Amino acid sequence: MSQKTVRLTMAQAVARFLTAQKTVIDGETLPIFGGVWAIFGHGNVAGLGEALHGVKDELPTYRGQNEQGMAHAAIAYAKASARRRFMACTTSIGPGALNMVTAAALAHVNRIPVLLLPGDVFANRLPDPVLQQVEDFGDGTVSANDCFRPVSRYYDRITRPEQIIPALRRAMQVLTDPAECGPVTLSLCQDVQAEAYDYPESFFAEKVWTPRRIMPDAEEFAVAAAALRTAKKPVIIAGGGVLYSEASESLAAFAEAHGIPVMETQAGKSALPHIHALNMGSVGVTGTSASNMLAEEADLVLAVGSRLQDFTTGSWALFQNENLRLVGLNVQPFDAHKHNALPLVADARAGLEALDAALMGWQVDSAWTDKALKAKEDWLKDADAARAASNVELPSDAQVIGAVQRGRARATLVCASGGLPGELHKLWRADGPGSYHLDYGFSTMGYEIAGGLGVALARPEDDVVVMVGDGSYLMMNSEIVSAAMLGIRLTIVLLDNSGFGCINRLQMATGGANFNNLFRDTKHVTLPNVDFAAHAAAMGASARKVASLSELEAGLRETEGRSGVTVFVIDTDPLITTEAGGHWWDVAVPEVSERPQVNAAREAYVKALRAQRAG
Ligand SMILES: Cc1ncc(C[n+]2csc(CCOP(=O)(O)OP(=O)(O)O)c2C)c(N)n1
Ligand SMILES: [Mg+2]
Repeated sequence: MSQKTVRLTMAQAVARFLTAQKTVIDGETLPIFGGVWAIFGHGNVAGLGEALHGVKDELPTYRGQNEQGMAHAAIAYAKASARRRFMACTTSIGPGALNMVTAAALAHVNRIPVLLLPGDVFANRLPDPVLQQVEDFGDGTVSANDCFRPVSRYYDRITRPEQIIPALRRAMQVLTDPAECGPVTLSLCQDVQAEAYDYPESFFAEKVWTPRRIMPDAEEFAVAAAALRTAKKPVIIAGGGVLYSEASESLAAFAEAHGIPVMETQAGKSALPHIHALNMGSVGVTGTSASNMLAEEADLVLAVGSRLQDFTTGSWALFQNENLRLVGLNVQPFDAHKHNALPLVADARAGLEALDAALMGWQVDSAWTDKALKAKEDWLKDADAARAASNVELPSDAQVIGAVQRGRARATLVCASGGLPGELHKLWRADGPGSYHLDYGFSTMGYEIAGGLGVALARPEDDVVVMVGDGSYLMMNSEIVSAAMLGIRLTIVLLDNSGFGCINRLQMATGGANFNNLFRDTKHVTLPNVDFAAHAAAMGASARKVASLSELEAGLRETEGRSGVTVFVIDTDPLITTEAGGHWWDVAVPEVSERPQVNAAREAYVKALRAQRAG
């Protein structure tokens, strides 16, 4: 058979193929790749670098400052695009590649599509060992990039130019699959990037990808619907899958039609607007008192698009009804079957709409719904109190959250780690779907700012506000430079409590001594007194330290709509968190210790374990 071919290097074929992949959003055909993040070096500058230059008008290349940071931005872009569009990231071999492994794991845990293209060593091995090559004494096929295997949904090493044909096809299949999607890593051997091959023209034909909506299986569906119909005290846990499936309206309709209270995971928060009467807010370890009280009593939990991680299930000690049945509505069978759930493998929207139709006319006893509405009212009083400003010298995280929302009414919030996620989960009042963006699957310190950049790229109309602790800021802040140079509108609120506040509190809660978390409890000669505002300003942000909550609120108001990166720094109290709501979390306490506080914590721990459901 004679195929029309074009002679290209492997790297040129990659670049050309990526530009040909499209999707349709709201009737508009768009490139599915929003761009490529790149830090060039040995192993990608000559090959992929040259190729990306050739397509830069159709597929923009952005320069990151740190490979992990740029991959965070790419992941945030995909998450903020409800996984409908995504980005690629390319690195040099060795340190550049490995800097991206943590980000790969973040995408893996959170099920976010991202195409990682680390450079790899020479396939021909003639110049070995090359700069930045690790040498395995016993296995000639190992390179540093093998570290990506356990944190990639699909991993491949390209050692011949024609291998890229099936590899890219498979990559697209994984990236666009709602059940399987996650990081795809194609390790591109340096010499092979530069090698030419006669590629079939058909490989570069435009291809339009649309999201697959998996319909429920009839039998599975009948069992799940019957379970719901007999439930007296059902609740819905809305996970990230609700947002990825763009199922918010169907969820609201379903909850309203049947009177079922809804609670949200970290990934699912903003599935319903906070003011929706049946939205009980966060659930689990960082849950509202309303959600947790209902979850404790529930005889049926319909988990929609949730991984059911320990923060959601209170380490499986949250649900106390002996007759609990769990229905797992999920595109991924792995999740749908968790904890012996009745599986309902389906797209969230398709599943909810089908259930709605099947249960037409059925409603839970209004006493259950009324109980939920009353519980929410009670919770909101506690939440209002926690968020309210006061004249304390050092405000709490909760008070800063209140000030941020008063200063920026329509903000899209980005966060990932520290004490803030718990407080935000309880207290942030989200409006539209996707206006609350957390990495709390991997809770990666350093995701926040780079993530904010990715969200702002994906949703340029949004008022993106990053909230970040001093610890996370110190771990990774350099994508401020990328945001500033790209003219990205981004606001960062930095809460400085002089250390790892949440881990210090966890340490105390498990009987530990104050040790090595807050700066004051560390081995030091001089206590750090970082001028964060000056630091951020030096990277191109407009930054200032504020002395009070009211100054923060006014500052946020004044700068709304301002272009560029704006940073506010505020000192906060490391010891205060919102006491209302919340649930036990399984953190193993030492069985023997010379510290009486540890022994007491252990005793409480052993007692608490009795509430945990096994399997
Ligand atoms: C990369 C990474 N390293 C370590 C941790 C464990 N960890 C979680 S929160 C935290 C402290 C965060 O400090 P900061 O950002 O100042 O927030 P705070 O706890 O003070 O609210 C640490 C060390 C993590 N989540 N991610
Ligand atoms: Mg801190």
